[in-house]
Amino acid sequence: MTAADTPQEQKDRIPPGQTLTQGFPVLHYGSVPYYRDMSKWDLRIFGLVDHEVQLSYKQFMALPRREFRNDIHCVTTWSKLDNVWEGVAVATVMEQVKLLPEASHVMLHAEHGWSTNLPLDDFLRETTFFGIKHNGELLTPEHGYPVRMVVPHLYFWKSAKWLRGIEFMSKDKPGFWERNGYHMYGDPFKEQRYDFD
Ligand SMILES: Nc1nc2c(c(=O)[nH]1)N[C@H]1C(S)=C(S)[C@@H](COP(=O)(O)O)O[C@H]1N2
Ligand SMILES: [Mo]
Repeated sequence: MTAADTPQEQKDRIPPGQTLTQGFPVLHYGSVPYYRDMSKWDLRIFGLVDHEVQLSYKQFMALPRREFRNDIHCVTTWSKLDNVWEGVAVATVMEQVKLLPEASHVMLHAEHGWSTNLPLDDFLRETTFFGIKHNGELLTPEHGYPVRMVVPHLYFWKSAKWLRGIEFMSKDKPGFWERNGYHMYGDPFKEQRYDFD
């Protein structure tokens, strides 16, 4: 809770069905990647762009960063308020490419073939960013080192850890959890958790 928040204001920040946690639970499918050699890491920006771009670790880490503050909401019902991050704005990364007009959706690709989808407008929101530090510390391997997407206005599964690719698409397509019954969009304030047939 920030000092400025009244109890009602803090309540309004917690979506229905969520419980506050002070810790930072770790959740993912599969194993945590441990990197030995960052010269092999890159971030690939591809799909509906005029030229595909691959940013090396050095290039990505040299991009200007700023602070972001937000609340995160996991579909498994925990929420964590007042996170302080250091990261790269989406607009900064988008200076590297020219989007084609047909682009309407984004697939975020992570290590081990994991993926998650979101509409282009949600990716381009000023509150969405590439997270490098959380509460003053570099991301741990478990939380997505070296870089994770952070999309705070959607359930936290959209915040891909171990990000390696950004694909621009002309229509929506389900990512890993979305193919397995999670909601295609995932607004926590509308409780868009699962979308089973
Ligand atoms: N690459 C990758 N990113 C992922 C996941 C995953 O399985 N793989 N799980 C998502 C889910 S379901 C959640 S709730 C958050 C958890 O992030 P945390 O472990 O940092 O709390 O990561 C998301 N990002
Ligand atoms: Mo999750």
